[in-house]
Amino acid sequence: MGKRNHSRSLAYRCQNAGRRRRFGTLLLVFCMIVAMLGSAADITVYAASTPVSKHGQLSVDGANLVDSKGKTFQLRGISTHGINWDVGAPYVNKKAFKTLRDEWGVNAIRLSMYTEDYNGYCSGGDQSELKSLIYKGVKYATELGMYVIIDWHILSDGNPNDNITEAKKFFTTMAKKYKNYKNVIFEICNEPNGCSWKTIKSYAKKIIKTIRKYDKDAVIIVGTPSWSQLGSDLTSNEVADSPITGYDNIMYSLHFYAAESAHSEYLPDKLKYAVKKGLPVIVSEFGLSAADGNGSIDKTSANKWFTLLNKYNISYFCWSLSNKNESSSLLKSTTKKTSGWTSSNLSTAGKYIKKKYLARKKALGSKA
Ligand code: IDC
Repeated sequence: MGKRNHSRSLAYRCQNAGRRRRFGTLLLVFCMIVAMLGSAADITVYAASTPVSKHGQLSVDGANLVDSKGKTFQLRGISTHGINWDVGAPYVNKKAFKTLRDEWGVNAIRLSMYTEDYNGYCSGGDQSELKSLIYKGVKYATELGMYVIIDWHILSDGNPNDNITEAKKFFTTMAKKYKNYKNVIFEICNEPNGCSWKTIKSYAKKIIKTIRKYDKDAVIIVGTPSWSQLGSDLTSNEVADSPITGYDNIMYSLHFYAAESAHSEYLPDKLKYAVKKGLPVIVSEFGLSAADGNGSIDKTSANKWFTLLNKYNISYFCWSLSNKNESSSLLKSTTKKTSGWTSSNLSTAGKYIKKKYLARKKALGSKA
């Protein structure tokens, strides 16, 4: 009896152990399937939805920016305010970029680093801190599969040659670091002013050569005369008439401010002229306000600009992601949040841009 009991309980235990093993195996298989599905889903989500995983390395083909498949591609970007400003730096964070990507239809960020204004990189700013902010910004954009412009933001230093030694050092560091990245774009002089296209061109050739020593293919944006208006006065077209030769993947910037009546009157014709001549143009900065970044917003003029830019598939970057108390800021000055903004956190400009960008993304469908 005792024996039988013993053997029964042994059999029972064996049976039980067998069940546990089977359960363990099943659990393991189940976990493996979940893990496989999970990573497959991750890969699918990544492959299907980030701008960089869909479009890869960008290049220039004639007047067009194209993706790795050679298809025309448009960047819808947001520019930071100066990352050397307290109204700019806090927005260099991953959640902010993700909000812009997922809720605004933004596929690119411009990291603006002033060279002279407000403790800029060449006027007393902490260079290693500024560079580390750029590294962070590029890292976040890369992790999110977004394109990113590193902008050498000259402004009061109108002649880019003023700080060419620093520019060469800076772009050597950046080109070495990012030579294998698909998503990094270099903007070598935001808005030259008070100097000729010849002077800018001579600077540009030196910096392009510096970058190309390490980075053979990144898109490089060259600023143009008179605050990036493609020519030294409202009707001249020196840049389209005499572009830089000998290098690939070079684009030229056109900047406009929608409430600046001279911009809206003259610059569209310059843009059309440039496109006709095959000049690759990028709007690496625009605002809805007047050129001083403040005053009323002109949506009517902005609507016309968007129609024109979208017609030619020209990329654009709006100034600026900031809560500074000026109308070009995309956030209200009372907004303290640095990401995840609701509509009530946005300025008039912010609400308008979000709507426009989302509409454009929708209109482009799978091409976005
Ligand atoms: C403006 C900022 C403003 C700042 C000023 C000077 O909006 O807060 O005080 O620079 O540093 C540009 C420039 C861009 C300007 C912007 C608006 O590229 O730096 O930012 N603007 O004035 N070109 C045309 C307009």
